[in-house]
Amino acid sequence: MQAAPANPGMDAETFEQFAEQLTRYVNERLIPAESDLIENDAIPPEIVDEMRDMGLFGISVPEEYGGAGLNTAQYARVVNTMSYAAPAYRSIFSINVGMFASALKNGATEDQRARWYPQLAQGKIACFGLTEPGSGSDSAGLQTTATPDPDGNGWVLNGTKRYITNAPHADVALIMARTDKDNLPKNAHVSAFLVPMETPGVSTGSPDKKMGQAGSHISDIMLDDVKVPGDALLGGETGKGFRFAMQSLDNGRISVGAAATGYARRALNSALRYANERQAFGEPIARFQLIQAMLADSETEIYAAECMMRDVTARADRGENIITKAAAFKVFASEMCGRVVDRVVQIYGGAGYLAEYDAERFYRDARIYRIYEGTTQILQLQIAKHMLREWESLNG
Ligand code: COS
Repeated sequence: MQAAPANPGMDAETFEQFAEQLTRYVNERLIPAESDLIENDAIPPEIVDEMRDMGLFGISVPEEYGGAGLNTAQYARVVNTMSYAAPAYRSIFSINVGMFASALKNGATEDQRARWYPQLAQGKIACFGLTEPGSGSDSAGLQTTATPDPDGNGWVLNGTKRYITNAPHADVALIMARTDKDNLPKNAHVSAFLVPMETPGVSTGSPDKKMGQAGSHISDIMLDDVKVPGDALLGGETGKGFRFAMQSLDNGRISVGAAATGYARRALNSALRYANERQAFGEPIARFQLIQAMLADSETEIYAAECMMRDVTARADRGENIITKAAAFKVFASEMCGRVVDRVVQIYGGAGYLAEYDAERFYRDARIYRIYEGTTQILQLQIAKHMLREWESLNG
């Protein structure tokens, strides 16, 4: 008999009802609003309000703090379902329920949780400040500093964060900063700070122009002598920020994997419809075996990613260490999505290259999945590092 999951999350029946309602919302409300979203490069504000009312900004926040208390498997299903529609709909709440909520869970003091969880659940928007102009994959090389405030018990932050999703809309940022000028073992020079975006000295750049994912915004965050109180230090301890950031990225990688899997499914269904409608040589192109091969390969790969999603999230809910499996899922799902959208453009043929049809934007939107929350190459190194470590511990 299988042991009960360590984190049962929301009662299963209630969750299934919610998931069904969400699927309807995606199909009947979010997808029809995509043209508006793309034209204005913004999610229609009334939809953001509806998403808040549905509790999406707090799905992973524990119930006692006003959230829905979903476990990882349920959270990934929500992300996957939402990602059947334009990626911006996931982006706007993804940091709240993913990396930020995860950092609070893994690293915050009780007072920090009591302050920030309810605000996330109410729909305040969070962002995650790790990447900098000079450090992306090399995240521990960050240069933002936090020095003790000479006027009190707090900290003074200086630096620039780059490519920060939701920064232009955010109410709060988790900022990783160095509290030691030298690089320390296990990256203990990095600490994490909860910084309200209204704090004097915090400013954001204009949103960057991107290849795809219309309606989702990223920008720089500039920190210029930003004074924060002592209780802004996540967990109340210096030297833990890198670990918190990496643990949060495990969660972020599950989110990206779930999103890529959902979007691949959307693109494939669109190609399936097109292949049945489009005629060539007197019949629908879906009758041609080389088209069928592309459809079948895509179906097979999406199914594999869906199985990985179920497995890695079940492991997370059982309390297992998921560093390598979260990375493996993210690598597979994002690369798979890239292959699927490429085939979808091919199935659409000439129409696949035109902005008038969906295939072209699926192709552009999907490209970032292989890059953010850890590039495929960095994650390959992470997976291999842990494989070799395990091998050495067994054979060394
Ligand atoms: N959970 C808990 N602790 C972790 C961890 C995790 N997932 N990952 C790392 N740590 C801690 C551990 O203490 C680890 O030491 P051990 O492995 O000896 O236990 C320590 O941090 C150092 O980790 P690691 O050896 O992986 O650090 P490196 O500096 O060698 O490499 C890389 C770090 C490059 C892999 C890391 O910086 C990375 O993942 N970069 C990509 C960053 C990224 O995803 N950016 C996306 C932008 S944010 S949207």
